[in-house]
Amino acid sequence: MSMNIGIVCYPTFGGSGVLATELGKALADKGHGIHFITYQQPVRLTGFSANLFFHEVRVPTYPLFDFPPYETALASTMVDVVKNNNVDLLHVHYAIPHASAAYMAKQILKEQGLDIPFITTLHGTDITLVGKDKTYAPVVTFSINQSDAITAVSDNLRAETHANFAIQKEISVIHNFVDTKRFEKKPIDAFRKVIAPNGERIILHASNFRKIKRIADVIYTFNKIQKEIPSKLLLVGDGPERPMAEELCRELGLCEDARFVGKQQEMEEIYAIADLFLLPSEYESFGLAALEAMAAGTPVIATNAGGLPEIIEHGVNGYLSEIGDVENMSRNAKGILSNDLILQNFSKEARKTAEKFDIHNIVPQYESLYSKVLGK
Ligand code: GMT
Repeated sequence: MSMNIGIVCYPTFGGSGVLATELGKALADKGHGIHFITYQQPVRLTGFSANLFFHEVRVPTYPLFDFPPYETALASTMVDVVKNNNVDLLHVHYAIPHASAAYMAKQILKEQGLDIPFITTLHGTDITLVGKDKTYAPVVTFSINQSDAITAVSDNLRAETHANFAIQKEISVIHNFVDTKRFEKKPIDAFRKVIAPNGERIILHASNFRKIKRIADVIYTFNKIQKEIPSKLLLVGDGPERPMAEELCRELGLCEDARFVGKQQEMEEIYAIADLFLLPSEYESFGLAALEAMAAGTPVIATNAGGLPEIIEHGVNGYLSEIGDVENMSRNAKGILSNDLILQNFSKEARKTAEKFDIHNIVPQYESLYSKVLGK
């Protein structure tokens, strides 16, 4: 039975926004009416579907405001969208400030005779970094507990949430997913040649270049790899750590071999030419970028932090190292890259793992939860 669902997310390149957008698109393909509510068109919300709607949250400014009240504008927009589009439920991604805004919207709608449940999906830093800060924690705890259902994107994040907050409700784990069909691309030779003109191996990192991603470890690891294996490093994305990373490449004399390409839309084409993906994060609740890489048959060298061990099987589809152990990460990378046959086996296994997290296996879990919450 089709439902009308309001999805609230960050519209940027962050994993939570990407996941929420892909979920909305998949649900729209299945006939549900999807209403995105956020301050900007989500970056992955491209193409046209008769079932997809985008409602922009406008935050009027006023000279009195040093901080325009986004949460108030968001809650008011939610009320408006629910009332005018027969929305059955709200699904908010990333607790801050989406869960508390949804709680407010729900109370307003209740006063007007509408009982609209909201589901909160926890994505990572909303719990492990930002959310547990004393300045946010009471509101985060309250609004998570007021949610009609709570999901976390990994077993690890579920455990972290219980460890950091007094949560009285069940948290269901619904892992990140990937459309494996979309990432099953043949590498474009001309593109590969631009990056690696002499057939060098291509090593990829993609993130929002925040401290938590440990970009310096990407570069130190690559530096060790390229001393033994002819290779090129492709860095996709942008963020606060990029100037430091560019400076480090200059210091290490890697300017010819490391290429920063900024934010990119066509990630399928990029994953397709990569031989190896590096993700040495301090923490990842799940690691959606790693899963997308694996869907393209790219093995992953990562840390054993957070939920990464839930997708990366050490020595099978990639390797896991302690945080900061660039020596170990480069040794493992060289092991995979040194031999075509080994690389092919890791690549096959990576793809096999990604298939377990295929969109067709995971999206129905959200649909079942929606039906449960709506009592259908
Ligand atoms: O990784 C980021 O910094 C972005 C962040 C977000 O919330 O936008 O991503 C988080 O959510 C993704 C989707 O659920 C997860 O795959 C990422 O692992 C998670 N990031 C962290 O936990 C650091």
